[in-house]
Amino acid sequence: NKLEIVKDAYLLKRYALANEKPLLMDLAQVISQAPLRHMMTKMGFAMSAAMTNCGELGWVSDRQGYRYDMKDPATNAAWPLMPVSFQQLATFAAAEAGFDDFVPDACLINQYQVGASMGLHQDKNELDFNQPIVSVSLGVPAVFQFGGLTRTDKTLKIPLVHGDVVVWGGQSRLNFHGIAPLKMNTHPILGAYRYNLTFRKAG
Ligand code: MD5
Ligand code: FE
Repeated sequence: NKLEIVKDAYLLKRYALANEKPLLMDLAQVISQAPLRHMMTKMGFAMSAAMTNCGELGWVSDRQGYRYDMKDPATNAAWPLMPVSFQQLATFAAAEAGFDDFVPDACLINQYQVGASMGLHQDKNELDFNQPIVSVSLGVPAVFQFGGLTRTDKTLKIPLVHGDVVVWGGQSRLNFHGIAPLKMNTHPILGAYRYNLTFRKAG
């Protein structure tokens, strides 16, 4: 069940459900080791999604700007190891979309509560834009906004539900994208939250 949303962007509906239980166990484990927190933007505002990371590199934001760091700034410890269930899901999903040998070194975990959103932006902090990005949606549904290469391009609105996986590569890798404010909702396992796992080869 592979849908090409635009060139080189693939939606694998419910792809993560095959391995749901280990994935959710491992998510809880990672969050217990590196708690979710609201990072500050360069402008000094708290981001509306709470975030943490696992893997060799973690995406961080503070008054200095956005970057990848090997350590959790909250503890100065290394980020939790990327669980095998996460790694395999990312590598298999990328291959399903035609991107072979994807080995992520970074997994950003975004937690959205009701009203939380992510404004239109491009992912440009990675070294190699030829590497795809794999995004896994868990918990309550959200509307993904998918634009073009300039901020003002019109956006497609794509509903993403628990278990959906999107692979962005090639031509779609630098498109503007965001998440519309989360509607009030509950998921039977994850409660009132949406979680997104974003797998990248950052370094
Ligand atoms: C989310 N997170 O649902 C999204 C999933 C982020 C972020 O955007 O930066 O944390 S990643 C969606 C994505 C990644 C790379 C390219 C494109 C979309 N795209 O070209 O649309 O929390
Ligand atoms: Fe992004």
